[in-house]
Amino acid sequence: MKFNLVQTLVFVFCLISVQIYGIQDANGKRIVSKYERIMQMYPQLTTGGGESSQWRAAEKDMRHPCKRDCSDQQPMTCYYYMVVHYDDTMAETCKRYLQSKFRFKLGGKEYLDGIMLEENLGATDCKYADGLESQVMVVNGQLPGLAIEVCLGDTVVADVINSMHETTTVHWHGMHQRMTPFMDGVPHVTQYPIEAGQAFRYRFEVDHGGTNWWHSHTEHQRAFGLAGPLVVRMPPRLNPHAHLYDFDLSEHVIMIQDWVHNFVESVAENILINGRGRNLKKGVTSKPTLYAHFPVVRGGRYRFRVIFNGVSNCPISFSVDQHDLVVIASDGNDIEPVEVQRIMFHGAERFDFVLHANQEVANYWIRVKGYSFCAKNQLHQEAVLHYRDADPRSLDTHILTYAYDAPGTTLNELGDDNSMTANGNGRSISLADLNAQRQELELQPAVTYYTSMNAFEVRQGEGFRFQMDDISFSMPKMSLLQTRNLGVGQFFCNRTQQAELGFNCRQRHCRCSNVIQVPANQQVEFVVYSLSNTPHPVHLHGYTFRVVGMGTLGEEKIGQIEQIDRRSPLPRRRRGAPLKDSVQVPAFGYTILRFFSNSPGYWMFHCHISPHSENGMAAVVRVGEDVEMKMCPVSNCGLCSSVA
Ligand SMILES: [Cu+2]
Repeated sequence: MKFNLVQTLVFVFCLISVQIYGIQDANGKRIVSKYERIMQMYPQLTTGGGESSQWRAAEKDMRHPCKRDCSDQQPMTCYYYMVVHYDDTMAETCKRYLQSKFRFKLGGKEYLDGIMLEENLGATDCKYADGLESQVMVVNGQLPGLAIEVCLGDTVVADVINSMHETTTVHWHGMHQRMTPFMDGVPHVTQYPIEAGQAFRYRFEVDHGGTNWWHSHTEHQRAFGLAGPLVVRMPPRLNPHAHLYDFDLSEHVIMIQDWVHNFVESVAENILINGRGRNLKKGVTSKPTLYAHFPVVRGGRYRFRVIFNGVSNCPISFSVDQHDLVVIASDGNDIEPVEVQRIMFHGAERFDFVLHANQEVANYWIRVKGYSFCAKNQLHQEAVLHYRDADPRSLDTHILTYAYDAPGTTLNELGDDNSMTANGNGRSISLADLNAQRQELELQPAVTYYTSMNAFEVRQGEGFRFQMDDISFSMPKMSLLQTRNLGVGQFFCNRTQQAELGFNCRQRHCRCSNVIQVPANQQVEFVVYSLSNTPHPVHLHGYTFRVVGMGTLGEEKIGQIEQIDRRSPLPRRRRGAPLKDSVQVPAFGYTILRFFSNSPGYWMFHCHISPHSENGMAAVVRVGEDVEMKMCPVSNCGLCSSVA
């Protein structure tokens, strides 16, 4: 008894000293994390009176008042302080993760107990990743970045402080920015880049619900950690699927990304699920494995929200052992529920599904498997669906192999004949066959554009340049939206203009700022087709589009798609086509998109595979005339008044 009391006292003392002194090194010196040092340089200042006194910011315990039940219909202004900085995974402050009380051995390998860690640690800026040390770029010390959770109609105010020595911007993927096209976060298109050491205040109304996300739109930064969820919940009257589930919790938001170490972006080396996973590198003295855990209680029906921050050419499949996935939404748009066992994700796509925890109390594997470039290294990653009262240490790890495919029906199969992912007898549901929850009759388009995605080999063996419309996009020096009244149109190019100059862009490498002109307030159709042997996930900013058609024509015919379609039109949905903002264009195939162009502005249209878009597979869709576009503030000096 006496001994126990002493033990307890020592334990309490240790806890208190950890609270007060933080983590110490061998000499008893307190270890200050990079993030703590950064926060000393850029402390969040409390705002004084005026309008900002109404803003709701995160509390000391990191809880944010904007994360709430959305039934009250009271919009809030939600403030976020986002310091962008360099940091490291597995830094000194991660040492507590490695304490022996969290460790357990299984089949000769060491693991960390994810459930026990969550309960013990709470908020920390330790980034475990795959247990290997690596340099990263993050916001506020976290990987993945902070989850912004708001209600439809709220206003987000986000101060982005750039403490790196390179530029950055933040794109709010899924937001339409209808009232604020200058808040879309595309450098040199909707704003100037945020310079090193400078800040930018994003401020926009949350005008599109569902599972969305934010990420850097500068070079490959989102590959290194600059991304996070942006979950927009709906009031019950706008949520047709509310009766299908009992819980819609933050802990069931899943963010997946392919992963590289130390800013080498060429080939993915791993896949992370909520910033965690098993190390795959051979011959490295590995730290214990830490899997992401997703807790459920038997009998409950849970809404899961999965976001795929796919960076390289690495589409993935997603499944949960012995559980069906009732898919109810994609890219924040409700669909008629469809029950599948496996979902394929292409870069930037989101799918929401309901999982009924109706199996025996146990742990089940959540499996993610990489294709295309990730197939070469057989990349796969797992996480744990943990039923309450199951022993978190009982994990059957020897059933984890790359070869495994979930039996049953697959949604959104990879449009690629060479690496068919179909599991033999499994059924497959194409994305274009999903039904939008709200059925609408398709209007006939006023204009149709045929836009190609291709890889151009300038000289044999010198690698590929990527293109849309046979043009490699190059960033203009001035920002298009800000300078639109200054006669910047003379610097634009497009396919027709290049042809008029006598350039044949199929033979010669064309590189310029490709701007596709689209009239405002019209039904617009894009037939986007891939001239290459790989599918490309295409993303249009500023809009949600309907996917009215998708198919393959093959290498021979795909080049004549315009003539083929004009002669005898390719099949198109007349009703109920699903709504998306990111969708795959199959290899030697096409995807047909329609949207009503009611938001004038300069909107990026690009492949979401980062090495493709950064090397030219992009264009700007210019909707309407300059005078029709919303006024931009002359400068973004919103910060000055609150900081001074
Ligand atoms: Cu691509």
